[in-house]
Amino acid sequence: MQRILNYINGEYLEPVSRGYLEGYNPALGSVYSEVPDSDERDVELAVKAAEEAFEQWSNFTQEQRSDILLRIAQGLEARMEEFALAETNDQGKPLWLSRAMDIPRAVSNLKFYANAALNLNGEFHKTDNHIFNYTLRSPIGVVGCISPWNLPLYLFTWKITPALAMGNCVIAKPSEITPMTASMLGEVCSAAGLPKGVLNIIHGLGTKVGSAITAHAKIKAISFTGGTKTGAEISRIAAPMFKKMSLELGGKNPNIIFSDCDFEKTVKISAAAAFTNQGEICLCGSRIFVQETIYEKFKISFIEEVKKRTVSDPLIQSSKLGAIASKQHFEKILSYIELAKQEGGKILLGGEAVKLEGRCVDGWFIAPTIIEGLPYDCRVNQEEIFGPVVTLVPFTTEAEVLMMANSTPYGLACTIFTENLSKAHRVAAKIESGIVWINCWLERDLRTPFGGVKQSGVGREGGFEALKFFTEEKNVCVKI
Ligand code: TXE
Repeated sequence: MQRILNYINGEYLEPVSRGYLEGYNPALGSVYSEVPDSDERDVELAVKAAEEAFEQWSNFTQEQRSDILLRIAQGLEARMEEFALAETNDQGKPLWLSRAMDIPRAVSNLKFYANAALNLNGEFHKTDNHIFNYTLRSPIGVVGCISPWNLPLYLFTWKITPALAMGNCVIAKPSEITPMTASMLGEVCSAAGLPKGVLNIIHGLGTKVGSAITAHAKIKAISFTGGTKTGAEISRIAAPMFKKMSLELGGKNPNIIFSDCDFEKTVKISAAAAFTNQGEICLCGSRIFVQETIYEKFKISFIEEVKKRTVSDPLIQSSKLGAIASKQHFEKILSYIELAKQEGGKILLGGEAVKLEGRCVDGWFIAPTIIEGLPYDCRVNQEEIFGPVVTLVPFTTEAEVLMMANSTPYGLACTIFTENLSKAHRVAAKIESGIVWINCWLERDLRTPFGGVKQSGVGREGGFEALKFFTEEKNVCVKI
């Protein structure tokens, strides 16, 4: 049994309650770790440490802070294999994916923000020959970062790094479902020379630790990624306290396929967009709209392509889909498949849990599932499932597909496949989402703004946006 501890003031500490939650390996369906069941008392200790550390950290030069972040990146890179295995055991995703995407991306986040922070400029405005204005950006102070379980270290570092780079001290809470790699990161931070108290990692339930962070008067900003309902709960508490908030929430992303697409490429990318990470990425394209004239052809090819995506032990190199992150989420996904049947959907592929043999016999696996015959406005096509389940919906005109694509309360990402550039840009302009990919998916340039509209969130991460979020701006006007 691996015991995880909180990382407060540069030390690994037991939770004040001395209580622990059960941490599961989802591929085995069994408990393998103990996760601190922390509460507001642990958050209080962390805030004290962060407040004390702030004076020193915020007075470091930008270069000193960036150097430490780059050393953390190097430390993480040196332990890549160990972190990748830990991520897979904790989250359920294939090991090759942790190696190829999750941990390398965490390293990139650290490197990117360390460098970007050195290049963030203030503004200068000359009013006339006697009056000029300049803007200063100062760190906010102590800030909270709350991250989810689908891309654990990837999203944890995506949040804490811009905060640290700009001179803030951080109280961070990884998901209680996948706390392992964030916990290990503390060791790397200490070894890299991050001063004590600058980063504090508290483990535990969202309703205890998450809400204590949200409600703490001395935590001035909250950066959150997770479910829309949780985002609403955080806003309910933090908004009347006038906290800065960045909320990255759910998605129900349309993948729009026109008949003039590059067919082979579209089939392959659509399968990746649907089922990478078991469909547990907020950017996955789960509603696939296909123009009527190629609908049947697409359907056949897509099913063939998805059949190649084997569900297996995540430690096996050929595994394309690993385990679902938690039992609760596994049951939620299966309940949506049942709902799809009730709503009149026809299961074209999958539609059930997969029972593996050997060490994974009790693991939580679901076959990649393709459903057709559902109206665009039914619950399965409107609510976020966040698993390996997609629907196929035919359309005839551009206007019709835009109406259906924009019909959900979400607006995170969209994918468009067409070789007609004018049409691609026209549709991109009319889609209600913060991110549009044309003839590709999940191509990420960390300099670009990332986030959603409608119930997919408030604010943007990525690039200078995230760095600016973690600062207060002050304009100074001088008359000579
Ligand atoms: O996420 P939660 P859950 C979606 C997905 C999923 C649904 C619910 O549809 O099925 O959300 O998943 C912390 N105050 N996404 O319940 O609860 C929690 O401990 C403060 C989309 O697992 O939102 C964790 O650290 N914090 C998504 C984090 O919030 C609270 C990724 C996210 O957990 C809290 C994950 C509270 N009251 C789920 N309650 C995406 N968009 O990437 C929980 N938390």
